[in-house]
Amino acid sequence: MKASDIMNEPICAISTALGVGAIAIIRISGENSIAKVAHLFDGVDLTKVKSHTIHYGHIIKDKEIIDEVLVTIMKAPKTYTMEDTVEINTHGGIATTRKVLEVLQEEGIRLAEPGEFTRRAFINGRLDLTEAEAVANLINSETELERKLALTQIQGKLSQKIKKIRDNLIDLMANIEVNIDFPEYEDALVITNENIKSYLTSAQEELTKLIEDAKVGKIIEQGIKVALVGRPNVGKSSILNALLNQNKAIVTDIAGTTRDLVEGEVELEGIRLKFIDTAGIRETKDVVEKIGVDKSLEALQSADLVIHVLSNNEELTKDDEEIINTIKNKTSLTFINKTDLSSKLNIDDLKEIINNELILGNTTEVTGLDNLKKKIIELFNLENIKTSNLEIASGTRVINLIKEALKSIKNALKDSKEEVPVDMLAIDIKKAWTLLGEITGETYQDELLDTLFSKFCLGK
Ligand SMILES: Nc1nc2c(ncn2[C@@H]2O[C@H](COP(=O)(O)OP(=O)(O)OP(=O)(O)O)[C@@H](O)[C@H]2O)c(=O)[nH]1
Ligand SMILES: [Mg+2]
Repeated sequence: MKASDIMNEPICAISTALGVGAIAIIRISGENSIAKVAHLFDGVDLTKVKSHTIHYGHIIKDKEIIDEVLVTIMKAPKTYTMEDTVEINTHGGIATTRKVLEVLQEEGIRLAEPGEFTRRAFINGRLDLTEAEAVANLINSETELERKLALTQIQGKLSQKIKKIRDNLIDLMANIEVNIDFPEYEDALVITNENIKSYLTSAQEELTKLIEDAKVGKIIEQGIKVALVGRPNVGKSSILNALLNQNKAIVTDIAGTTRDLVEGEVELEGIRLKFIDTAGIRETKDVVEKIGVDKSLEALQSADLVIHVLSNNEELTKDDEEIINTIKNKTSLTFINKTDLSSKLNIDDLKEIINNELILGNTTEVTGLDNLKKKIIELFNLENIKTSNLEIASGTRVINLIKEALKSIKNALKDSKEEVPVDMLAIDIKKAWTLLGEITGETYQDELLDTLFSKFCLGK
């Protein structure tokens, strides 16, 4: 049995960031936590104070003052964990907090595991799983949109949507059961195939919409990976530097300068664009350069957007054409660099072989890059994301469950069209219902909780 399986046992952890700071907050939760802290506290009798009050005093051990503190008393159930909770505001820093934790442990309060407070909040029914996950996302959020998305989820907006779909499925399952078990029962809705189809079609539509909207969630949480590719010397690294406004990548007039991937982030309409500068792609015998080119091709494949850079000052080569071919089924933009130099590139020929709108510019005068950003905003609809309601699913765990549930619904729908007996359909419907339950944690296995909460920071 894991330590975290023993509920209610008092636990403690530093809830503020570790390291030097003016104040640190040590949180204690569980049975007897108030009495145990009271035993170490020199001030009012903490066991007699009202809930949600704060008290000045000292933490004392064997008559020695450990620290001058403020203690907040919060009695169950109106606390984060729904258990009795105490928060001690100590002086910050390493030595003081460590000492306070030490005396708490001597009092029989064990150190909490990562995420254990939130795990208790889940087990005690204060948060469902999507809400608990959102707490971790909120803590880790770096952009304003990530923060808003996490907050919307903490408020249970996604859970409500999932719950509605599940309620409809259970309704359908109940009707199917009644029809199978009590065919003579007249009050029950006679479950016709038409009936089932209409239930399943609406579940299918709602789940498909969730998956569609989830793309926005992914963009908010993970940003957009943008690979700058092209043959050597066209100016990829110069473009990266101009976009970042920083000399991050080495730029020289020697073809094959960049060998490793160089990355940098820019925020656009609240979304993180992760630019990756890559080695120029060409046939090469140089072993090191070859490894670089392979990395470029990998980055190209895994990118959400590829920006193909060409030089205005050079004719189209075989290498360029090969790159154009490689990115045919990727989302891509074409940037023609070095427009400050004389034009040797035949734009009309180029238009014959690519569908992309061409963006022209150069890094000497730094023009065309705003246009490039504008095209990215259009391509990913970034302006709409800012104003969307953010009641969307996010996170691989949740998305995969929705996809699996959708699969089962589609199966059931297909069977219903082929007049398969309803009790067979019920199996798929039940499966979808169970999978959706895992999203909010209405059905779950302990291993899931272990992996999920281990990703939390200590003290949350
Ligand atoms: N005139 C002009 N020169 C440029 C422009 N952009 C880059 N250059 C020059 O072109 C050369 C190559 O630039 P890089 O940015 O290193 O090109 P790259 O595509 O990263 O090259 P590799 O790393 O070798 O693949 C350098 O001498 C740059 O100063 C531009 O817009 N106009
Ligand atoms: Mg380069």
